[in-house]
Amino acid sequence: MRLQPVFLLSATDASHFPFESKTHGAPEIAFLGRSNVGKSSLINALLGSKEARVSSTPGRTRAINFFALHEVAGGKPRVVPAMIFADLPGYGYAKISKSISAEWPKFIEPYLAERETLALCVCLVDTNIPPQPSDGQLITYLKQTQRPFVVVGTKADRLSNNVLAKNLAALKREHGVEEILPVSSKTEAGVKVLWQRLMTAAE
Ligand SMILES: Nc1nc2c(ncn2[C@@H]2O[C@H](COP(=O)(O)OP(=O)(O)OP(=O)(O)O)[C@@H](O)[C@H]2O)c(=O)[nH]1
Ligand SMILES: [Mg+2]
Repeated sequence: MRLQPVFLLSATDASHFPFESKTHGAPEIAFLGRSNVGKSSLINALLGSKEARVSSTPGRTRAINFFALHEVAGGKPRVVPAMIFADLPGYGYAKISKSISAEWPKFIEPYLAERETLALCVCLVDTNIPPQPSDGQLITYLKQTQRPFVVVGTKADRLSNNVLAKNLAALKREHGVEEILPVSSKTEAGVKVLWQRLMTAAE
């Protein structure tokens, strides 16, 4: 299936979230994680394009950026998108925050709590660093809200297989999750496996 990404809008307030007239109620996938963890890069790798601008300075994504993915059938993109991607601002860069919301724009929690079409949260954790309390807070929050989520371990290309396996085990143990999918936006390792998860969640 070929998908054509179309940038919808940048939301800096809950009132900006795209209405059903724009999304046609299509299932939404949210990308969440600390600043610099690789959210925008992963979206680029998934889309095979540069739709989600990759920041050179951490903390640059200050809004929720929404993209509609339209299936192309017979050379024409369908009107109703197959799914929506939401690239969220990062939290907790280089410091331990007392709560996620203290460092996170106020519109994120309403987004997670109330967005009806949200089908899956993709939680990104960096495989190159020890488990971070801010990631633990997000995962605990998602468990409490009973939102479906999948945890993805980013920048796996930077580690040997041995170290990667060891770090993934530590992350799983610390965050109390059964599975972390290792990915690399650089080599595209794990990207296909993640796509399958997104398609299943969007069905
Ligand atoms: N080696 C390697 N570097 C990566 C990978 N993914 C991202 N990076 C680098 O990490 C930095 C941050 O990537 P972004 O995708 O902008 O991170 P982000 O999570 O969107 O950051 P914010 O928008 O600030 O929250 C960039 O310098 C990327 O090139 C990866 O899979 N492998
Ligand atoms: Mg970003």
